[in-house]
Amino acid sequence: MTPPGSARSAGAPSADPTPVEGPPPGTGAHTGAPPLVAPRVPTAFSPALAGAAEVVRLVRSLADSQGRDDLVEQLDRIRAQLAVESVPVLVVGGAGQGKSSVVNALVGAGVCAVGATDTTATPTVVSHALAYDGALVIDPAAAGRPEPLLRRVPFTEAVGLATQALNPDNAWGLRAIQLAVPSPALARGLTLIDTPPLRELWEPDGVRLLQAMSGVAAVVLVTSAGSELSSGELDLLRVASSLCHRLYVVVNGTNVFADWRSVVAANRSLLDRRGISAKVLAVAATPYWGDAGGVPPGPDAGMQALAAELDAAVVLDTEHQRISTALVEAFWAADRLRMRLWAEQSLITEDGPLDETTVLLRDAARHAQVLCGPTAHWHELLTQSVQQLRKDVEADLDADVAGLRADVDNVLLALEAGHDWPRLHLSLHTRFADRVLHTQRVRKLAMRALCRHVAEQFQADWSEIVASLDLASEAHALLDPRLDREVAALPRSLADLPRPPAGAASLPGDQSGVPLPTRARADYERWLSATETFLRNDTEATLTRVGEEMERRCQDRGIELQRTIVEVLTTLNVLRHLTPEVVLQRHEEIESDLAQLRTLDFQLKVAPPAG
Ligand SMILES: Nc1nc2c(ncn2[C@@H]2O[C@H](COP(=O)(O)OP(=O)(O)O)[C@@H](O)[C@H]2O)c(=O)[nH]1
Ligand SMILES: [Mg+2]
Repeated sequence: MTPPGSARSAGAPSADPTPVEGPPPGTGAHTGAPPLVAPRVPTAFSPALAGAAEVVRLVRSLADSQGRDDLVEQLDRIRAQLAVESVPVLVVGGAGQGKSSVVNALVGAGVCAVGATDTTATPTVVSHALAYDGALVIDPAAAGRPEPLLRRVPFTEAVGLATQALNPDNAWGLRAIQLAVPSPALARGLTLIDTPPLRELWEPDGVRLLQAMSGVAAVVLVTSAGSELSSGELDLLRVASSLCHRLYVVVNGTNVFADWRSVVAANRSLLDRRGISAKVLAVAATPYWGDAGGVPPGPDAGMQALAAELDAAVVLDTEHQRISTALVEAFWAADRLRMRLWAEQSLITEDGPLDETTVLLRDAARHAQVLCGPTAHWHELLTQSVQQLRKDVEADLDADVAGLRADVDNVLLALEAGHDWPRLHLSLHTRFADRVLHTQRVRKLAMRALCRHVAEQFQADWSEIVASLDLASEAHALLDPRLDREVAALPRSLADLPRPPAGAASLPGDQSGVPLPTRARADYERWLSATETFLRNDTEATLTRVGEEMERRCQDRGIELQRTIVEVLTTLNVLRHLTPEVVLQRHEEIESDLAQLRTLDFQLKVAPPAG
């Protein structure tokens, strides 16, 4: 979902502009109005991303001073990828457990309606902005369009429509409400998604929620400290854990329920027994902000721990993955600059035999050229390995589909024996999700191994060329061209997985007279075949993508190597014609550039570790 702030330019006029310093709209006493004065919040900013961007900027300025427009362009692209991005966290749970209260306490303002009469009617996406603002995402059906419609509305109106009172059973047909909220808690991209109470997982809203889970950075289940996790909550967590790898259980109400510690302990052991990996935190999500605002996450130690957890384990962790990728690229660009400088320096200082060096470099350039082509050893290995893996994976897929079929048959047998339909349906849903995830995981491991294998071969081919150039012996990227990282991409989002047939949701209420197991069989057959098609297409697409990506990576590295060698050759030709004074001056310039690159080394070392 697009955060409201990014859907328009910063200064766009609003129907009801709410300036930062002005009074924000009240949302009723029960919800707690947003503070009168918005807290002083910087524009979206992350220290970790900014630190990495600074390192990239330094390499860029060196590339610029050497007239390397190609590297400048590449580094600009890398820097653009280090902008603050939305990190969505989905807050789910049953009615009245305190989901909206937790969201409010995290941002330090009453932006989500809270209370028995003001239950949340529509998913509410709360993200960072400099001023309070709102937008509605209108369902395609309600909007009479093929695509959901985004309409900007004043903050108050958006807040009102999030409630059951003003938008009973979501009569407005809203997919989501977007709230832009100035809060320091959100400035690094954290986006909190408050949701309506969940009744049944197999209802359309439940299915939609499950789909959302596979695309978010974390799922937070809010549950009351008054009692331990219900079987419904455990079912939800079970499915959530297969869709999202960061899962939190927030036990709310430590201020009301004296016995909360034993509830927390009981919840932990329930999760253990079900094999669900989720961190349990206990909070009191009470309002602590006044009319003039409050500083999140407020005085409650539990809320502080939750905010710190989201900050470090979710936002920072997400950032580190991006930083690591960007720094690897920046490192490579720095090495290309460095290699040329070293080459130049050694050529200037040592009165070596230029002709001999020229012959050596020409040979290396030719070998580097071969390294980029289809006759290179690594390339042949890649082609063979992809072919082999395709065969293996197809055989595995047949087994996976047979497993899914057995799951369906078991459920149908139980259904004929008169077992409870909704439970069976949910268990089938879970089995499907588990099997698809398992298949994707196994496949990912196989692709990783393939990439590692090819990278090793590439490295061997590469080292032969680089070893002949003692000029290059100190360059980092030249010794380790880092090919296998990020190539074995994550499996595609489970959001693409075929949903259970729509008819299944209304199975028990069907008036057609056809017995339930018969109707269910037809529906589940369709689901099974859609899932099989998905798995086959997804496997083929992933395999093709990984193969192409690996080929591109190796070729790009080969081209970089070849270019760098040609650059050094050109330099050599220029040097032949220089006067001693010019050579000396050039030597001093190079010394200073190399010194700057050494500070860069230092910065790369102190920068956050690779994820
Ligand atoms: N005393 C107390 N009440 C709370 C706390 N958290 C939530 N509530 C109350 O519980 C009710 C439901 O909260 P709400 O956030 O709307 O729950 P939701 O339906 O899960 O979004 C409201 O009346 C809140 O005021 C808490 O930590 N302490
Ligand atoms: Mg709510």
